[in-house]
Amino acid sequence: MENIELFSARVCPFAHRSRLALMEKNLPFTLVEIDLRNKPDWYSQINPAGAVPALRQGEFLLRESLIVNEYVNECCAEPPLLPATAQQRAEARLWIDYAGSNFVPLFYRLLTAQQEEEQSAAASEMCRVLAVLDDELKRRAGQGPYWFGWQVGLTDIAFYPWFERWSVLQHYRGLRIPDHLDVLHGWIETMQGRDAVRLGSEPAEYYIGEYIDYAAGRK
Ligand SMILES: N[C@@H](CCC(=O)N[C@@H](CS)C(=O)NCC(=O)O)C(=O)O
Repeated sequence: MENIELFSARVCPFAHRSRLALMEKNLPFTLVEIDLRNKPDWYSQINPAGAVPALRQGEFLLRESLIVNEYVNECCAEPPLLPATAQQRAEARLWIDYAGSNFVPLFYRLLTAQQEEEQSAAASEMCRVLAVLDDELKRRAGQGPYWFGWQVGLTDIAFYPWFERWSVLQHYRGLRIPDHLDVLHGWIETMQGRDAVRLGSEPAEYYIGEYIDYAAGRK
């Protein structure tokens, strides 16, 4: 198989998704760090939209974290990052879509909101979404600590990078993950214990510093 290059940025949770997928899949890859504040001119040929992540494998170019991750998962059979049955795979994709269309945009809505009223509405909505995630994980409890059983998968990976960056919401918006959401807390701890997560994780202070422009409404 031709070498995979992943164009990524440490700070970026979308790129984090693809780093995690490649590492969980045990695929060798070359990590190319892109400085988002000073992007090299040549990067527009890799991704005309200018965003990370992007993947290159020989002549083949791919972008969009969730699409990259589906591709990575199909590069080899083991370990599978989607569940075994077609029905479960459909459910996995439904939750991946929920991450992309609800949870992630809400994270940024809360972080970038400048008016107190808007912040408080976004924080309440975030607590509701966190409870939805906790309920769903609870419903699945007993079948393993991950979304789909005993093996980490693309659903876990679609959500996790924003939980690694939760310190940002806590610092700038005072929003902690409520203690009573114990199954969600358990899932976060399980994810934090994975080698792929530990090897690529950054301290809270790093994220707090990097996200200051978002929190001040400058992004
Ligand atoms: N939908 C994209 C979003 C990627 C994205 O927004 N990446 C940000 C960094 S977190 C980026 O590269 N933005 C372009 C820039 O900062 O110039 C994906 O899932 O890959």
